Amino acid sequence: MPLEAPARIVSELTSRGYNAEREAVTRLAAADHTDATLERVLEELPEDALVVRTEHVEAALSALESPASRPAADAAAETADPSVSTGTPEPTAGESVDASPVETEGSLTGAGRSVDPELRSLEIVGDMTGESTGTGEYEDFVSVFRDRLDKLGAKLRGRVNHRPATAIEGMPGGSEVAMVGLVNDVRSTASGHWLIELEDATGTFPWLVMKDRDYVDLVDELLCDEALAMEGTLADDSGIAFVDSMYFPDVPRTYEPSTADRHVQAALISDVHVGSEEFMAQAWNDFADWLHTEEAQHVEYLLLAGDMVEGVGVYPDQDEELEIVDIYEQYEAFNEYLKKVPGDIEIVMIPGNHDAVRLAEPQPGFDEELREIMSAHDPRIVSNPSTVTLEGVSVLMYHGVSLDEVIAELPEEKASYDDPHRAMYQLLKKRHVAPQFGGHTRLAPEEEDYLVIDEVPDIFHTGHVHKLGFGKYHNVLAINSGCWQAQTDFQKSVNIDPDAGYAPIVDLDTLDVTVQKFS
Ligand code: D5M
Ligand code: ZN
Ligand code: FE
Repeated sequence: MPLEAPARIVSELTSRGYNAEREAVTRLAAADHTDATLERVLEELPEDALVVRTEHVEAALSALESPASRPAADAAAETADPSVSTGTPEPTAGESVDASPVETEGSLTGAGRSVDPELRSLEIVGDMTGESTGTGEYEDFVSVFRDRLDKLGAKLRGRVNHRPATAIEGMPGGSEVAMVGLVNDVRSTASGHWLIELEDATGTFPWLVMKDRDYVDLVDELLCDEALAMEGTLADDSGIAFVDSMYFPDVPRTYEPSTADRHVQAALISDVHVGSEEFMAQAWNDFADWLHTEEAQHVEYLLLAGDMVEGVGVYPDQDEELEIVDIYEQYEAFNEYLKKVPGDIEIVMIPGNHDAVRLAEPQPGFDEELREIMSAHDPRIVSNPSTVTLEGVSVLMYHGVSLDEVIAELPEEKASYDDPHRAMYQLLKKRHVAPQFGGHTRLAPEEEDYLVIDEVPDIFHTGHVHKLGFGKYHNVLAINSGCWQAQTDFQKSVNIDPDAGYAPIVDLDTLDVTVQKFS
């Protein structure tokens, strides 16, 4: 068995959207025909399975040994199916819950805390856990993009006198025309101008941005599949239009965020990565201790934007830096760290790309088994993305995998790892948390596009890039939380210097931010 086999297996599984038990990877690597066995495992894997387990590998191995035993292998694979997400039992979209204090072992309301849970309110909107309808068929891609165009188009159609793509082709040369569509392609022409192909429900139409126009620098902000409106003049042969103006769905400049009626705070964090050798237990414990002090008595909400644990098989060679190799044990350890947080604090969490849910977005909230493991503090577990409204202040929570893409595609001054909040501004401007399909960000086609930012949030909270940054975009507070994981070997190799051990705290009555440092 070649030494690199386990890493190769992990990366193959990752690229197909699965995590794997370490033992399953070892068994696969040791198999006589690793690739054939791997294919068989994936063929036989129950549709909802997210983690390749030892049982799955064993079933495939025995099926390959005796073709007659195939039905038995199917049965074995099915019983090994990890529990799938069925959604939160009661809370539904928009439902309000009365927050009540939770008593957790060893973390009763700290001496410094005196809170009145009666004053709290917490509502969740857009949690798609248990609502997934996608079958992965072509029609689902058609529906999700149609829904995107419907929802974002509605924000653009009032601003231009638009026509369908096919109607524009039939208009006389020289006409003033406008169109609303999704960006299908952006390319430069031989003479240095830009050709942008827009697509609507009827077809596509090419728009030309001349290199000397003012807004040519907007072209480098464009991502495929985002919604745009173009206005311009039709060429003589009506085959192309020259762009005069470009409109993004955007957040109105005059947006007025809501604020809470009393002085109350929320801690916005992410990327805890329990189970990694680099998880900073001391910093976390200091944070938890601080939450028990008088200084932190107004922190009544804790939002966690994904990557609770380090996971298994997320990146190649990741297993070399795992302190806890079993994914369930990682969640058990995470639960212990959550218990250190004062029991009266309301916790809301969404999954990230290291968590044991499907990788494709939207990601449903954790399944029943994981909810059970993480139940000590009774957190609200919702999908990535989801919106949580705390005492009237809406917070759009999204893990942030698309930020890697925005940062990779846009020029440094518009989006960089050093200023992650500026990359978030782009998502607000495009009114979509993951505009580009087919790159880093995997999209799960659903009937509806849950990734559209339909309502403007008061706060936009992401993580993932392990850098702390915040700022306001058209009065919306964008916060990218740092992480609780020190620099990994991979991060060292690509010069990512994470902001680890910081907790940004937001005043919900003013939307002011202070940062507490625990490292
Ligand atoms: O990723 C944290 C950040 O580091 C995010 O910007 C992606 C990047 N990252 C980390 N590990 C890798 C590997 N192995 N390949 C590519 N990019 C990586 P997170 O997923 O939160 O750990
Ligand atoms: Zn992370
Ligand atoms: Fe992440």
